[in-house]
Amino acid sequence: MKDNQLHLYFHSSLDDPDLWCTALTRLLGPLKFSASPLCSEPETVDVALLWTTPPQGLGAFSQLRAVLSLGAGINQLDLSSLAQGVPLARLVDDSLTGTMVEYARATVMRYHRALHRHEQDTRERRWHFRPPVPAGQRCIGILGLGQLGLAIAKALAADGFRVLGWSNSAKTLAGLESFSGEQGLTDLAGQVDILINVLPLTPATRGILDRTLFARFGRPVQLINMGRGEHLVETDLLAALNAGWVEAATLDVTCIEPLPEQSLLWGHPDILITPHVAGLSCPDSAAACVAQNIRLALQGRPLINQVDFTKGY
Ligand code: NDP
Ligand code: OXD
Repeated sequence: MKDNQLHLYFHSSLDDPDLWCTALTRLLGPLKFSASPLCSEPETVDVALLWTTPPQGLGAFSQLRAVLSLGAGINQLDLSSLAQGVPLARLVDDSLTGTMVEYARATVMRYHRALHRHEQDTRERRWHFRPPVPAGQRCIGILGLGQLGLAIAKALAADGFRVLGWSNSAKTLAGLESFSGEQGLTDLAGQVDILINVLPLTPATRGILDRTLFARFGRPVQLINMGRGEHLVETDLLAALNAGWVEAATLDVTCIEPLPEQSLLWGHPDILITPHVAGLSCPDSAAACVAQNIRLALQGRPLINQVDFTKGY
């Protein structure tokens, strides 16, 4: 039997339920907070806050008013058991954006200043003078110009790089050259020195980092994948590194996470792997937007950063 108290269901293997419960209670007042795997009376849950879908699916949550993703991406959620018409929102959070920008700048600077090559020289006891190239002569491409891609573009433009970006719709931003469509992608690929992927994973973007794209590079490019593992065809990357189309790669995301020990990506001298740590959200800053979305959901109003199911992001 449903009383009037708000009932939230929380499921994540990465996020701390106690921190979220405290942050949301501070903003919304007393609430019933069921953290997975415990959830009595799923039929009384109003809103589900999820990183992934719980193993039992969402079918028992018959009165859900909204699903709120604990990630900026939503492809990790299996929504096949979600009733039609329940809205879904992705997470937008200053701490997530800030950490993604830091990661992009750190990895771009590593390539820009050839630190990856100096690391190898160090291991091989080689004194190799590699003169710095001015930032203005380095062209950075960014696939995806949403919340995260635009923030990264701004930061890299402020660092003095030439910045090109690719998105569905054209963008206007000082210091950014905007590209769209298949021809736009080809034009961008022909000019970049470093390519960052921060697209959402959809049927249109799955496998976009493949040999067709790599073959369009005008010079050996350094690749940084901060989107999703399935954007990259991993065997095509290994072939492109061999062929010299790609000079080096940084992968924060992989098709299977954690990356299996036997993967050929591990131990490759030109690949740096980080374990999906590029961006981290923190309940203290993210809870405000989540709380606002809970209020909107209870009023039956459109959510902030609501996913457009026809576009898939
Ligand atoms: P947004 O929804 O704000 O932005 C998505 C961008 O991608 C938009 O610019 C959109 O174009 C563009 N886009 C989508 N599909 C296409 C397409 N087919 N062709 C061209 N452009 C396309 O997402 P966020 O910036 O918030 O997040 C992006 C992704 O970053 C997440 O989905 C997730 O995969 C990844 N991520 C990774 C993290 C990590 O730790 N590694 C952390 C957080 C997120 P338009 O602007 O025209 O709509
Ligand atoms: C993601 C996130 O979507 O961490 O990867 O937000």
